[in-house]
Amino acid sequence: MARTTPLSDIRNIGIIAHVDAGKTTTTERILYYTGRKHTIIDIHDTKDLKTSTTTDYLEQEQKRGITIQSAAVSAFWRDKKINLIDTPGHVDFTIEVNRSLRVLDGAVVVFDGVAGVEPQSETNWRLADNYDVPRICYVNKMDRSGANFLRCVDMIKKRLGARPLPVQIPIGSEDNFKGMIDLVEMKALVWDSDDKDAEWQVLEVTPDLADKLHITVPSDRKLLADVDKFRTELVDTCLEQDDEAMEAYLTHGTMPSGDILRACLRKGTLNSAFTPVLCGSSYKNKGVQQVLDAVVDYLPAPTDVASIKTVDADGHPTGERKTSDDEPFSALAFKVINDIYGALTFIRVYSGVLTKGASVMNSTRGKREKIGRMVEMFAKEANPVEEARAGDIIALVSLADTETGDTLCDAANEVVLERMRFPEPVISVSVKAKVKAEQEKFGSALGKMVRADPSLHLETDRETGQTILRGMGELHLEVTLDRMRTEFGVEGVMGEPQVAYRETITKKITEQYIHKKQTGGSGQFAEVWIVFEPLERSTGFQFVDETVGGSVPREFVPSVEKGLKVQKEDGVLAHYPTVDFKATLIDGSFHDVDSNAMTFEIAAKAAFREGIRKAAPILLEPVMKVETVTPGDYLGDVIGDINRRRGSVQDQLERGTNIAVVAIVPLSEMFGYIGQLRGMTSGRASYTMEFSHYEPVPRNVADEVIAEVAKAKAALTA
Ligand SMILES: Nc1nc2c(ncn2[C@@H]2O[C@H](COP(=O)(O)OP(=O)(O)OP(=O)(O)O)[C@@H](O)[C@H]2O)c(=O)[nH]1
Ligand SMILES: [Mg+2]
Repeated sequence: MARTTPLSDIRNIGIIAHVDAGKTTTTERILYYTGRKHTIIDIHDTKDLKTSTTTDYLEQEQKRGITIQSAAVSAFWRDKKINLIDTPGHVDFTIEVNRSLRVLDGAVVVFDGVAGVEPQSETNWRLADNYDVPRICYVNKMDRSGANFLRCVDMIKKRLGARPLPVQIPIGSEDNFKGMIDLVEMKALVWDSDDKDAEWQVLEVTPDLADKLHITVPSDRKLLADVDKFRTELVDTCLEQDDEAMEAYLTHGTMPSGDILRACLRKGTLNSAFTPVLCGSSYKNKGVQQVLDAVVDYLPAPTDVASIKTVDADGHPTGERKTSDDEPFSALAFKVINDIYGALTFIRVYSGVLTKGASVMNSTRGKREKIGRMVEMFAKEANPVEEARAGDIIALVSLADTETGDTLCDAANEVVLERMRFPEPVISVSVKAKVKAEQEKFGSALGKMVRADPSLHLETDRETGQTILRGMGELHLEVTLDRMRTEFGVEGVMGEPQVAYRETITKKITEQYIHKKQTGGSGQFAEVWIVFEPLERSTGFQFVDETVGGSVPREFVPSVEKGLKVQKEDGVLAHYPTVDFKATLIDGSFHDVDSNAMTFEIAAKAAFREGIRKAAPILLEPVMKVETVTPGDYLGDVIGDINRRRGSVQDQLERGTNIAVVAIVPLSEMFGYIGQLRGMTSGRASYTMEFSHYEPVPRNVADEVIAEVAKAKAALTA
């Protein structure tokens, strides 16, 4: 079967933003204007579960009015096929943005025209930077009271360190938002109603435009009066991308055509020289078609992203694989979900062609996978396809061993594609089935949820036998359990959320341990000498074997490593995982008969327990970046409260008429913050937080935490 849409006519894009900026609302309009659906559903109409938007179809999404998981849809616009992923803005679901950006070629970053650049817009922007994803900005909600286009552009410059380039300026704002001036064509686009089917008129940009359109607010009029300034900025910036056009402009005064400007905008966007900025109001149905035009005109096709980086087993770069149907097959699995159709593995094909029935290699795990059914997803709807080609995003049904982040490839031409990085789960809860008899069903459902979401971690408390689930935040954990109810029909209960502390060491020591046991005839013997030393924060665990002369037989070295890996999960202070340290096996001895893999594992575990205690262990706690937005009147109270929570204020930013206080606060001090904040500010302040880093817990606090853990364990094991 030949390719139906040329690779250069595909746009794989994501919509990313802070929570509530209007991503899903915009996606609904996109589906409507491209003819993919005939109605528009608004977010606030879905709470009774009778209806849902196309992309927020989960019950949890409908009820809460937020996006939880990313959903893929596709549509045609000007003969280009747009594959679009609507992502969540809530920080607890940041994994969804992370993995989407890993496989997308471009992104539309949506801003709330009132709030401007909010914390999650910043986080997502940095993620897009990490993955080198070209983007355009869309300042939405221009109809809201307090909307201010220029302020938003300014924040994009200052907070994101970007080079925003307005390609439109708004005509009017708030109730009187009428449309925009297209600075490329120098035409005014004016809507005469908010109706979804309202057409826009195209007017000349004349000096009396503001009067003609009854624009009265001084700042709105000023913007229109400055239209030539914006146009000049656009032309000058564009021409930096095209020497010939620049020359013609400078020597003959030839004004570049719309086509030349668009070509320059495309080039500059793709090489991240600047980021085009558009404006509109998705809710009032103004500006969405223009966003679609910009997606087609400025965002990359898979062919613009010439190649994908490949790595070796340890993640070190090895080369590139060209984006083309003619290359051997390679794809990245970026998402696994459990669906009514079974386990669905979403892949992005980077090169080659995949056909139904093929046998491919999972090069990450060294296992073969047989390709059964292949489907193209449209939100929750699965449409069978026979093949997938470079640039496509599809889902595979019921793969055996493939997890998020794995590479699938042609077995004769193995490559591993650059993996993705996952965020740190910082909150933990104990979980169990509501009804004891359902524990097994619960366990299996939980396993599936965790498999689908790499920002969840599951562990068993060795002493108490409790199942501990770690995640990004309280909402994340709550939603996970609730989805097990709706998706697997099993109810769970969870304990109080706890901070996911960690342990590390601060001193280098050498530990010798001899494991020796004589039971009847045969005995057990192993001796190890291990050096434990601290590593830098976030480096995890390293094991090095420096033994010489077979003092520890080669076949038993992996057992030493395994013993340490198991034991480090159960820290010596309060049973938290031990991180950021190196263990070097320097010596040991063995007995011909009494030594084996098990005795070396036991010796390593004991060496860890004894050694770490002497290496000045400390507790680490997750510290959050908290942004509290408050009216100025309460600023003193808000800051005082943050200080009492062991927080330190890093910055104060203007946020419209409010002030955003940016602070670093230990997570353990943030429980119950929302209640306190509302009380303190008569409900007028709000906050968001995200993980920043791990930091040593002050001594007095650590003592308390250790005592608490000991008490809780004693109670549970009694
Ligand atoms: N006034 C106004 N409200 C809007 C506009 N766009 C979206 N909204 C409203 O803003 C709220 C959030 O919209 P969503 O589309 O769910 O926002 P989102 O970015 O998808 O949010 P998350 O997925 O939860 O991150 C809804 O109540 C929308 O009706 C707009 O242009 N103007
Ligand atoms: Mg949404």
